[in-house]
Amino acid sequence: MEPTEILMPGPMPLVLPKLETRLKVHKLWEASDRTAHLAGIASRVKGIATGGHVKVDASFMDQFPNLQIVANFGVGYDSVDAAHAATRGVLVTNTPDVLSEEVADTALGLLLMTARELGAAERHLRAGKWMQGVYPLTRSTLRGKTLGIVGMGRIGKAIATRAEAFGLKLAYHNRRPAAGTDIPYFDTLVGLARHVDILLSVLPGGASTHHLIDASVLEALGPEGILINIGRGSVVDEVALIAALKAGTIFSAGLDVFETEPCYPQELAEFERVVLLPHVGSASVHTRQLMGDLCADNLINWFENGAPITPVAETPWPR
Ligand code: 8YV
Repeated sequence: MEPTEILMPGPMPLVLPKLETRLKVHKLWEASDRTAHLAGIASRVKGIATGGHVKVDASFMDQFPNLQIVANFGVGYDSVDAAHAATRGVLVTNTPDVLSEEVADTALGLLLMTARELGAAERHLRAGKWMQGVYPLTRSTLRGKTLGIVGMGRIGKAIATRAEAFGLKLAYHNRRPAAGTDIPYFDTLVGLARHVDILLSVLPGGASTHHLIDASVLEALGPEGILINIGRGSVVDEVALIAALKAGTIFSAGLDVFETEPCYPQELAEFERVVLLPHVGSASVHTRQLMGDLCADNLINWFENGAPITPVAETPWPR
């Protein structure tokens, strides 16, 4: 029997070896003429493995009349039009759970770096400035502070567990109250921002969360407030954030994600105490390999056993 054929638009070294043991993988990035290559294989492609290299939107998906499944590497799948996939009966899968603890660790690291200016303090040492004077006392601290988590899903809960151990008071905002937590709930983002000292967003991307953290939320957070973003860059209005940092509307920010990665606004890098990370939330060999295996296993399980492992909410299984 001929092996099932799938498309991989960009290189996915943590997914490819496992897939190639069971499926025929078309590596689009190796094709000299991508349009011609796609036209030649379009009717045979039954699955797509994607790591966000291309937007798997309606027009991309519709090139493949026999497409059955799109497997996304990552818990966030804003580069895949899952609503369109649902209308075509195409499954979409992501990689939840296996990265929650790693991303929560990174969130706490970013929070500590930002509140205690650890990046700037390290730069002070490396620049040989310690001899000339100690690094100034930090204006911020986590002591006695309240952390507001925006998005109380699996990662939000893992962050809450850690933050509790750090002695932080907690509150959260979500579309609706989350099950299995007695942390105080705020039904508006502005209400939460007004109540807390630090706002930490874990929200996914997409139209429904676009620029939710805007000038009004930053104003509610206040002049000693800190914004942390570990979810998706598109959730924060970066122009409003830069204006708020300039005006002292908020105190500081720690960001792992940006609107147009890998680009980021140069103006943000000019604020010495702001911490900027290159989207490393889940980026350890350990966790990325778990994500890679889950991405591959979703495809293999679908084609060999007729069931995906972790379908997204828009394309539940069984249907
Ligand atoms: C990865 C992520 O950086 O899972 C996600 O949604 O943002 C990260 O874990 C990303 O998926 C890498 O492509």
